[in-house]
Amino acid sequence: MKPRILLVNPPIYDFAAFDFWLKPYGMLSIAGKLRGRADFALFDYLDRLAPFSARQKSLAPDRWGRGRFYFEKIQNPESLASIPRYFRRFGLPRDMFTDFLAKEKPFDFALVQTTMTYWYPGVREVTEDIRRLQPKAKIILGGNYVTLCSSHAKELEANLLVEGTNLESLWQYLKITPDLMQPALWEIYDKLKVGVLKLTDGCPFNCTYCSVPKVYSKFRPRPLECSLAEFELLRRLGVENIAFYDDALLFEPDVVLIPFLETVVKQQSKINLHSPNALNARFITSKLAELMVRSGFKTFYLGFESASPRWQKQTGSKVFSEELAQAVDKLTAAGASPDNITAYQILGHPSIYIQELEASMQFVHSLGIRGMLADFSPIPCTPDGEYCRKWVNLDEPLMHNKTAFPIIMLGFDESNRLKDLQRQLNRSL
Ligand code: B12
Ligand code: SF4
Repeated sequence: MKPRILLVNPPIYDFAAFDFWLKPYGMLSIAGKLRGRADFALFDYLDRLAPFSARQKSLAPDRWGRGRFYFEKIQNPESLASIPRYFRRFGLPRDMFTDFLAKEKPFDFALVQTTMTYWYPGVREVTEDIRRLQPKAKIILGGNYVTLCSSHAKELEANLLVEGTNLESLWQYLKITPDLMQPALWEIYDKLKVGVLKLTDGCPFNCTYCSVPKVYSKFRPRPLECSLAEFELLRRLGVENIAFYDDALLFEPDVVLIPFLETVVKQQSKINLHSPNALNARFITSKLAELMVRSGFKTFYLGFESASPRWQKQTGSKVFSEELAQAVDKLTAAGASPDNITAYQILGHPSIYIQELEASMQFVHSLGIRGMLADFSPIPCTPDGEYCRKWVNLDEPLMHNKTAFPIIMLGFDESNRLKDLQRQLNRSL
């Protein structure tokens, strides 16, 4: 008999959360490799097309499939008590999960997605419920929180923690041989409008605030035929928007990205493509910009962080200001709408001075595109994260919270003033 596997994407405990094309892609990819070799059930707390959420007008999607989550206000956890913002639990109500668990036949395994390190309270809630109502299910956690905070994750007492990207321990524990060429298990959703793809793993840069270089060791394209098969599956399922989760989507584009997009163009697909996880402006050539627009890219998020040459060099030189300006020219010349081009700038990083950040915001504005302040999250095991131990206890992952850290660094009023300034600049475009 095939093992029964429960897949869970936990609720989010945070000050803010928005469905910016969020999908539990790591977990779905693993389940895909076990397609046909196990019986699956999915409970995705963050599925906005689940009947409970789909009925609520305030949660309706925007034109690119993004939107708000259902939430309940809750008390701030003790370590974040001094942050003057409401704390919330985002996602379907807890009793929907407990009813589901109580009704279902016993599961053999439960795979639980973990994402931001500071979202672990949602993971804890899920593991507690599974243990109580499905005591036979062996709980397996994997993803970013487990990888970056493995000792903390041990406290959740799961049966197996899958740290990093090597899945050998998982296959041995499940006693199933995977088919590594299979796409993610997207068909598990009753309704699906947004999908995710990742054409590559890792990144060739070494930014001092980022965990990717350590976790993935080196940049590696995924097999083109697998990505095309996954795109085809998403297309068949009626997906309208696809977000790329790559860290360096534009690096070595001749290997996968260009042939992938050329195939998409040939198929005359109507799917909108998005890059929420930041593109590197340095690699946007006129040819690539033109192909991206033709293949359906609608929104372009560029990782800029700061216009300060001092800061750019100190943190890894991933991109310089003139490269951002050139990328914007090339994208707009190719037909991208400036309204849909956004440059991320980091807020609350310990070595950016306020004046430099304001100058960066003005620089981005002068290019005629939108700016978005990306709150800094101090990540353990990164040089910049470790430096933040001066201000916060990094061993408590709640202190990596991206809303909290800029407030701790800059103060509530200053942090709000900069966010207001960013809003004003965007409004005046
Ligand atoms: C996509 C992405 C996003 C998306 C949303 C992702 C989501 N679903 O929530 C967007 C663009 C919205 C985003 C936003 C942010 N992000 Co982000 N993001 C990522 C990214 C690229 C992938 C995360 C992911 O989904 N991984 C899962 C899959 C896609 O990865 P994978 O390699 O295939 O996974 C392998 C293993 O991990 C394992 N695995 C993965 N999942 C599972 C599950 C199970 C059950 C098992 C067994 C195994 C397993 O198996 C896979 C096989 O190889 C990571 C970097 C990275 N490469 O991981 C950063 C990352 C998670 N983000 C990060 C940061 C800093 C942010 C922001 C704070 C940036 C900002 N200032 O705005 C925001 C925070 C958003 C918020 N609301 O709080 C940090 C983590 C911070 C933290 N403290 O946890 C990361 C690690 C990048 C970094 N800078 O180091 N992000
Ligand atoms: S370029 Fe992006 S993904 Fe790569 S190391 Fe820098 S921040 Fe991380």
